[in-house]
Amino acid sequence: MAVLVISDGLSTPEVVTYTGVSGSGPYTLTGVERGQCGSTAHAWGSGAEVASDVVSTLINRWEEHVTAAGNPHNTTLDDLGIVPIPVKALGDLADPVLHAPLVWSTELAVGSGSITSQRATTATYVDRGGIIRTAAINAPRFESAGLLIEGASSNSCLYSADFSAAAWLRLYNCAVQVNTRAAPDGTTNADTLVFDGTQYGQITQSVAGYTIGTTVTISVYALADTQGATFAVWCAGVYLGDMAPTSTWRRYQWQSTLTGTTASLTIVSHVSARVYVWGAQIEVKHYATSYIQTSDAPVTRAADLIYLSSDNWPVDSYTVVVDVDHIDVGHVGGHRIYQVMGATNQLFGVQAGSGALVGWHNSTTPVTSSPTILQAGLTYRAGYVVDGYASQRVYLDGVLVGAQSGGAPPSGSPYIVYLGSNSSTIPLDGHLRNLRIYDRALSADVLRIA
Ligand SMILES: [Ca+2]
Repeated sequence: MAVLVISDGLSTPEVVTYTGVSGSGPYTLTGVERGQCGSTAHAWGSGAEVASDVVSTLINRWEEHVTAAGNPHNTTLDDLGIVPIPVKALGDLADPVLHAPLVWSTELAVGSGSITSQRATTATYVDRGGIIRTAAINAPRFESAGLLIEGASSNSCLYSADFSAAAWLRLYNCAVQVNTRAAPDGTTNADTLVFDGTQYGQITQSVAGYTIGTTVTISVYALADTQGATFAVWCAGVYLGDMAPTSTWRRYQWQSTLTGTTASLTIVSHVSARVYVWGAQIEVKHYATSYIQTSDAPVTRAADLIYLSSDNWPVDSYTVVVDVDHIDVGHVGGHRIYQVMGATNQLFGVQAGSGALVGWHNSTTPVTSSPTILQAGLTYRAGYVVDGYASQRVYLDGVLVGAQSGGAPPSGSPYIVYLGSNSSTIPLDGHLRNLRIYDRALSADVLRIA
């Protein structure tokens, strides 16, 4: 008996036994038994190699080696003349033309040029210690999930961290104790709401001037003082849900499609209970964006504008792989992951939205993944392959989810590569991390592990 070990460096090797051989190449094997010694028979492709061709009675020891508990003879692969083939450097994944880790920095690990961050206002973010910080104008914001990229939003809730202000109307038996506790931003700026339970105590702030049918998101940070207490939250007379604060700060949020022109945040308790609150926000979004502190007037956070210098962008085939999450994908409209805009304004890019991942290339039909596969708050690895401007493929976590033929190369140079927006509109409202650009169309096998 003799044994072959077949490997392509990817799959688990297969052990094949045979009893005879004839011919002078190609050879004919007789008495072939596939998938021996605990291995599995594969449909080997053209890249598979014979890793070892052992003509020896050592096969008996080999069988003991792989089947006996504890390898009683201490048989090694070397003993058997079998040298494992190392896993090959698949597809040269190590040589992107650009690699931006986007881990607490816009610095490029690989590539020339730079990433530019612009934003006309300050903005907040959660730092690596979980504290809400304020980033300066134009400063990129990094959170544990990567580079935070948001569109503009306005907080119309006044005195967002001072519930004793006149903008907050207190009814019945709700009192406010000012600045009693460290808030999520590290300042002693959280207030205590004290309900004595003799009536339906409530505190409310109403904001007028909306168009009927507008969807707003109402959010507030809360921390339990009275453990186990539950507070009802209303918006303009509509019950939104209950808030049951815990022993750690948490941001609670609700969406409301307005049936009138007023939105409100109303916190109610009909029993004796206390709760710490901070950071109230009312914004025209389908989800809560980063906290915007206000005093006597609404405050607007400007959109992030993040872009790559164009010298990193391949001019023919290319592949973009990036980790992405987004606050919400369920509503109509897209969240741009990246977009290339050529001198003649031709468009290439990938977006997430309405539950799907969409890639498009010039005016061709978009490559759309199956809908309802994307969920808010989860991180996905989005891959987009443009193969000679003749076809495009979209990958989600290494799985091909859409393909499309056709298209034409962009004209005009240079291009601007916007990250997380379309030149400050169609915001990602989420994070990007581990961005890589390759100057060729990576194969499906390579994308699987990219
Ligand atoms: Ca306060």
